[in-house]
Amino acid sequence: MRRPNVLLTGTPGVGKSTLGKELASRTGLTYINVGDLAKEGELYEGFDEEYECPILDEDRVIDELEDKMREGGVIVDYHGCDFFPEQWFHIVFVLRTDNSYLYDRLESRGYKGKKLQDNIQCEIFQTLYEEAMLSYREEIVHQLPSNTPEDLERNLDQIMQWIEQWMKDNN
Ligand code: DAT
Repeated sequence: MRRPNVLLTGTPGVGKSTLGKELASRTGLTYINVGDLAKEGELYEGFDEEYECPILDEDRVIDELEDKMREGGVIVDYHGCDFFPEQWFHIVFVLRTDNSYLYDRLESRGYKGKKLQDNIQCEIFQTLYEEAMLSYREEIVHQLPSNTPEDLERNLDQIMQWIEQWMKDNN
């Protein structure tokens, strides 16, 4: 049975992991959080002093994921999307959150100062949407509003319908 690979991307705090985990539990697809994967395998290549965070070793992340992606049925969650092989994904969702909501979510996550401002700007300038549009065929890139629990439920329904249709078409 062939199953699709789904990319969930967007600014930190937009709700990728909330959506990804729930989607995995409802569909049986495998959820992979690239941030967690990197932490577990120490897939880093140095330290960013300005942002006080480790720098992702993108090549090692790709090596680590390659076999699973070839099998299919993977939901990948990351706040970046330009370094994955384009052919990995059958569909790309960019989650979008209004600033007022995002500000509160990031603040309660402990973000402040420059880190908080930069992430808010990242969302205002739709950085991840543009990155996705440049990295994948435009037809497979979709924006999803992610402000409220109702949005979450609607997004889950829509993605599950899409997965079901994809499986009918490809098996
Ligand atoms: P991300 O994985 O994109 O960093 P998250 O899934 O950790 O984001 O969500 C950040 C916070 O926002 C978390 O407390 C859950 C909440 N949240 C996520 N999606 C939401 C939604 N659609 N409505 C309300 N709150 C949401």
